[in-house]
Formats: sequence, C-alpha cells, structure tokens
Amino acid sequence: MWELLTLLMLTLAYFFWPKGKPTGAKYPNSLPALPLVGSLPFLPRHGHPHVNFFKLQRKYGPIYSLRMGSKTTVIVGEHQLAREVLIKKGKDFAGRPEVVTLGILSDNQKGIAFADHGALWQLHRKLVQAAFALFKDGSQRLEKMICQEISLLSDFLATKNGQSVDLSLPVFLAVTNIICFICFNFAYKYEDPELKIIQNYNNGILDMLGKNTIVDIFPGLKVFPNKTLEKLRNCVKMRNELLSEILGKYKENFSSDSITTLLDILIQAQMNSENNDVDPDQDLKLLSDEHILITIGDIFGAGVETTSSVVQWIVAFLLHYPQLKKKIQDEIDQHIGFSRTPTLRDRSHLLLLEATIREALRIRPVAPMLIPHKAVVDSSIGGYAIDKGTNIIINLWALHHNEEEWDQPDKFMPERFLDPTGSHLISPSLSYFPFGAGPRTCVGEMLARKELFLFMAWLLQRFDFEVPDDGHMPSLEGVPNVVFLIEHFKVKIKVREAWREAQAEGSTYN
Ligand code: STR
Repeated sequence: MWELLTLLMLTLAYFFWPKGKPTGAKYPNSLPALPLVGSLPFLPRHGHPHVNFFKLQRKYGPIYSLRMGSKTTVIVGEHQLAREVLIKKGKDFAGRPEVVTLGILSDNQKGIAFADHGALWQLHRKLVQAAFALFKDGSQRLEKMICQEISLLSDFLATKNGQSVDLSLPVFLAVTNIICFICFNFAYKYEDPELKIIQNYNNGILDMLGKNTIVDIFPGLKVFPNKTLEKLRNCVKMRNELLSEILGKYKENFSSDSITTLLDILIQAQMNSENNDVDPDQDLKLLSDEHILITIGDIFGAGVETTSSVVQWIVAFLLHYPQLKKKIQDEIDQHIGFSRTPTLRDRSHLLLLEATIREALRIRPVAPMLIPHKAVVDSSIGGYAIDKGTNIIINLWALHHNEEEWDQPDKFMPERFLDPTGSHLISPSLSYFPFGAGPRTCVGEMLARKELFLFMAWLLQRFDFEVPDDGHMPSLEGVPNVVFLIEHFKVKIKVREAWREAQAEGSTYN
C-alpha cells in the first residue's frame, strides 16, 4: 500500500514539479512553487491582487513568474517591459488564456475580449472597428445621441434635487442606451422592464467573475457541483436569451442599403460569407449567430460596465476634493456659461476636466491588470525567455503607481497632466496605459473618452455634488473585479443656483 502511494506521489511530482529549464535560456525570477498547487500557498491571501503583485516586485523585480496549478504566469510591472509585451512584440503576446469562467461567458472563447489570437478574433475585432468607424462620418450622430441620453439623465437627477442618491442605476441606464444605439440604433424607455433584466444579469456576471473561483486555477474541478459556475451560467443564459431575441427581430428588418450599426456590420459580413462561393465556409464558421451574439455581448458589457464605473469614480474623487470640483465648474462657466450645453468641441478648452479624467484613469484604472495575455510563440521579455503558452499579466497598477514615474502616485492630482501655466495638457510619464496598447488595445477608447467628457461636463454645469447629510464619504478603496468597481455610495445632488438663475432669465427672454 505505502509503496503504491509513494509511487503515486513520485509520479505526480514528476509531472507537476516546475520543469527544469533548458540550458542557456534565462527565465524570469520565480516565486516558490509546490507540486500541484504551484505558488498559491506563497501568495498573500488578503488585499487587492494588483497591490500584492506590486509589493512582490520589491523582492522579485519588475518581471517575475509564478505557477498557478500547472500554468506559468509572468507578471510585468514596469513600463518598458510592458511596452515590449503590448507593442514591440504585441503579436507574440496577443493570445488569451483559456479560463473556465470566461469560457462560460464567451461560449468557449468567441467574441473579441476573451477570444484567443487567431482568425476568429481578428475578424470580429476588424468588424467592431468598422462599426466604430461608421460614427466618424462628421454627422455628429453619436455625439448628439450621447447628449440626448445625458440630457435625460440630467432631467432625472434634477427631480432628485436636495436628495442623496446612488448614481449607479441612472448612469447605467444612460450608458446602456448609448451602447444600444451603437449596436441596434435603438433606445430603451427608462421604465422598460428589460433594462432591469440587463442590470440583473450584468451584476450577476460581475459578481461571479469577481469571486476568483478556484476552478480558474484548477480547471479539473469544474466537474464538481459549483454554485458560482451555476449562477454564472444562469446569468449568461439570461443574457444570451435576451440578446438572441433582439438579434432575431433585427435580422427580419435588416437591409443592406442602410448600414448604420454594429449589428448591421456583423449581419452584412455574415451574409457576404454565405454568398461567397470561393471560400464557402472560411468566414462562415466564424460568423454564426452564436459568434455574433458573443461579440455584441462583449461590446455591451464593456461599454456599460466600464464607463458607468469611471463616472462614479470621478464623482467620488470630486466629493473628496471639493476645491477641484469648484475649479472645474469655474472653467465650464467661463468657456460655456449657461446659455448652451457642452459639446465635444469644448474638449480643447476644458483642460482641467480632461486632466481630471486622465488622473482618474491613472489612479483607479478600469482594469488594473488589463486582461491577461498569453504568449502565442516562444518569445522573450527584457531578455528573459518566455515559453509559448505562458500567461502574461501586465500589472497596470504598478505602472500607474511607480514612484520614479509619478510624483506622490497615491495622491489624486489632475494638475500633473497640465503644464505649469495650466494652458495645455501634457503626458508626464510613459508609464501610463489606461486603455492598454498594441493589437489588443481597447476598441472603445474613443467612445469612452467622449462619453466621460460629456457626462462630466454636462453634470458639473448643472449640478453640485455634495457629501450626503449623514456625512458618509465614498470609500476610494475599490472592489477589484474584471472591472475595478467602486463600492456603492450616495451623493447629494443640488441644482446649481447659477444654472437655475440662468434658466429663469432665459425663459423670460423667450
Ligand atoms: C462585464 C459584464 C458582462 O455582462 C459582460 C462582459 C464582457 C466584456 C467585458 C466586461 C464584462 C467587463 C469589462 C471588460 C469587457 C471586455 C473589455 C473590458 C473586461 C465581463 C475591459 O477590459 C475593462
């Protein structure tokens, strides 16, 4: 019996012990690792992973590796090395690891965010980019639509004058409608029950992904009953049902004469591939209804969860820095006044607001470790060998909090993005990638920047945000998830006196 057990242990150890490195190649420093469990016992159990990984840099340097189950993961925490991974050797590292939870969400790596490097990802990314290009036609179609949604949001908030509200739902409604417009040229009424469904499954998906379930490290465990996976599957099912109903209806009315949305672009590509005799199922295999659904789902999830989170982070920081809020409002009053609402053309004048948005994306990045990358070929980073299949995490948090790059990195200081006279924006450091970079860079960056600017400019023109009467300040700690969320908080909404007076005056002239 004992012999058998020993033999079994030895065999397991042989297969799971970190493999000896080929001679000559220099690999990154490695955390200790045990058979089977890898480096898991050596990782801090508390605190935010991005902060813990940043601290480990003191001991192991700006690039080090660890083992999760049987997989090697390399953590990169310095901007030159990050630039090499994302840009210089972007193609080598454009893969995505296969993860159980994300596999459920992406129906086995369909879509664009979590799809591995390859023809599928390339095609869908190209189509999404083509869809964003539709809105660059000079007609300001997108800008008008964003402003219309923000106008509805503002009117809603005005009804809450003097009250303390949680902004998450109203902001969620506005950003959902903006992404609906891009995908389907359609907007929900605020009272539409479908919005509640979307919010529910979105929150469910985020909650379950945030649980850091152990099956993502030991995929073999997925055969056992697992509450988290079950709930995730349920939420994904709800999402897929809702989206496939929308897609079905949309297809009935599709006309190739008027291509104005992301879904038009995807359906058109699907039809073209169906009619293509030369290469009948090349693209068709990659453009089934299931593929289209996951791509739309990615754009939906990314478009909603990121922007609404950042808007809330900015409001929270402004509650902590009321002087800054006042200065941004002065800037708005001076350049825009109250006779009209802000437009994107004001971006070149509202520099302190732009700087504040940039600083928020630095100090609380939407994805503090981006989305994990994977080496698709044998390659190297900073002269260290990286084997094909190795997972790479860019610790953006480390880049954005590096003391050699940023003066007092833990302080919220939008001025750092302005020259000393405050008359133009500057890039104070290269250690800054709020949207990633290279082949996997965020496809929605332009949309996000437009939305953030317009949301904040409109809201600050009309409202004062104040700490609620109970004195509860928002926590700036954050909840790390696929998105670095902020804990729910309330803000007291007050229609600005100056805005009210201007409206009254305006109406007497009319
Ligand atoms: C949010 C919840 C949801 O319903 C669907 C998705 C899929 C796309 C995800 C999104 C998520 C969270 C934010 C992501 C986005 C793809 C790109 C974006 C991870 C899980 C970021 O990189 C921040």
